[in-house]
Amino acid sequence: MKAAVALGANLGDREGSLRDAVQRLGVLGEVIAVSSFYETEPVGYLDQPSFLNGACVLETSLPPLELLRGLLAIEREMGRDRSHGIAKGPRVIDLDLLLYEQVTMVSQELTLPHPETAGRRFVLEPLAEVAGEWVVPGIGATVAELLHRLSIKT
Ligand code: PH2
Ligand code: MG
Ligand code: MG
Repeated sequence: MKAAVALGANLGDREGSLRDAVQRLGVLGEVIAVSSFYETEPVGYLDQPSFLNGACVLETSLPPLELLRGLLAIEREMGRDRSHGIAKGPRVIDLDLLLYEQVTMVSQELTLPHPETAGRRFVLEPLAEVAGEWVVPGIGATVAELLHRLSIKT
């Protein structure tokens, strides 16, 4: 099964953290594509350092929830502390499960596609490099098309 994962960091050695995370994703499956890393301005909560964002495609035999829990475990191992700090605030590593095949689901633990997938340039730009032709379920447009739509908005 194929899954797309977004990577983000805006504290410490951001590039080192993204590279470390890509390595660690290897325990959850086989990383088959990694995007370039993009310097991006914070979106949402603005009073925080700029991010380095990327995306990768993982070939995995884990079902969506187990994959998500694996991603959260890697975040914890890398020192992410979710028990305090500002929601959507600075983090050493953020791993978001964006897409899992053509699965759509809404639950307390996991929403697929990830709600940020369609509207965020910091997600779509790296994702388009590794999964441009992936049709985003529920929307029925490809990642490349969604990025194009963002670009023509004023
Ligand atoms: N993640 C957020 C909030 N804002 N902004 C950028 N540029 N990149 C992110 O990864 C990001 C963000 C919450 O996950
Ligand atoms: Mg995120
Ligand atoms: Mg996250």
